[in-house]
Amino acid sequence: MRILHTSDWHLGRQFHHVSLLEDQRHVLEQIVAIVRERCVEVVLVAGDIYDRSVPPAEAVQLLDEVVHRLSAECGVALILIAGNHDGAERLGFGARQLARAGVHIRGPLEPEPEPVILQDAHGPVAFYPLPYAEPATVRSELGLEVQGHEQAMRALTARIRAHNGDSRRSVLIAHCFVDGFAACESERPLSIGGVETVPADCLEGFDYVALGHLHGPQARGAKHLRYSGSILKYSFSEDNQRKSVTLVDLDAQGACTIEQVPLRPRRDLRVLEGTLEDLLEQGRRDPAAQDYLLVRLQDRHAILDPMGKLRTVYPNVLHLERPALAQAGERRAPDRERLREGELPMFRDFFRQMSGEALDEAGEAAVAALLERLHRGEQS
Ligand SMILES: [Mn+2]
Repeated sequence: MRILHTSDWHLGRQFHHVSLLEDQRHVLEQIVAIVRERCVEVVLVAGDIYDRSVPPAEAVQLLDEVVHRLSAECGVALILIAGNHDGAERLGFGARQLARAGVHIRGPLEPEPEPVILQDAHGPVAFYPLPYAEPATVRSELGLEVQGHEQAMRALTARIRAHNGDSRRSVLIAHCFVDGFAACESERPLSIGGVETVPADCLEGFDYVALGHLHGPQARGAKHLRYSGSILKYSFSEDNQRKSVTLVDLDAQGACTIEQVPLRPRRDLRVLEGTLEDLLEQGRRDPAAQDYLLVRLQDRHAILDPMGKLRTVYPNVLHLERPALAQAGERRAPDRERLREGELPMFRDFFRQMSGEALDEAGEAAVAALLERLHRGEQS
């Protein structure tokens, strides 16, 4: 059976106040094309379909459009689970009716494991969708005495293993943070204060485990335990990642062959470093000048409206950092003692904090002259 494993679509996400909806539409169209060209039989989305529990209308429209194209036009089965960003009940609206059309959405946790059974030439494959649930929800909804994510996951997967038995090939779809895998800056923590990870051995007993939550595509050790990663870069900490979807071929015995199919973003997300002058020069010739950028300016002197200047060549600079100014020594709030020392010593101190260097004689003379002029202006 040929499976396409994806996760963390985060439809409706805003990044530095910019809507990524067109970027999301762009990669989702590629996913539809991959499904068609590679003869995929089932598409999995392992949670975080939407970015928020109440998604914007345009995000719902986009999901509706993609579901229609995959289901009605490509004729594939779809299995979607709620992640920690999704509103489980809202996502699950109409799910029982949609299931008849091959669109299997699992919002809230179900009282009993309920697999989606798909057939290939070698017999049935049981897909077990396990939507994200807080340990407290597992306690209250299922009456299981569990504390923390590890115990909750152990209890849930034990029930699924018991339900499936040994004879049938099986795939688990889950949204969790497995020990030893790498996070980046765009995942929302699953627990505040407690342990949010679960050990990999909780997830044993399946031929393939399609994971969501972590945004970098990755596998550790056993290749059947994988994160497909998000469909786009959702933070600048991901600037070196290559986003992809995971094509999984499950053979008659349940062994997996894996291929990562890259996604090409409409605009990449990059980090640029350099002086303003160099970056302006480079930007005029940069074929990817529309990319979303974090710029680290290395200039050590004051610049009037650096963002405005950069945006004349790089229109989508989203964030600007001035490390050369910020890293210089410890910052001290001006206390009363220092305020009494007078303006010139205060400026000398400020200059050293901001630039890491002492104000030289010419600089000192210039500031003194400027201060004098300002005071004269005050008096007249
Ligand atoms: Mn996510």
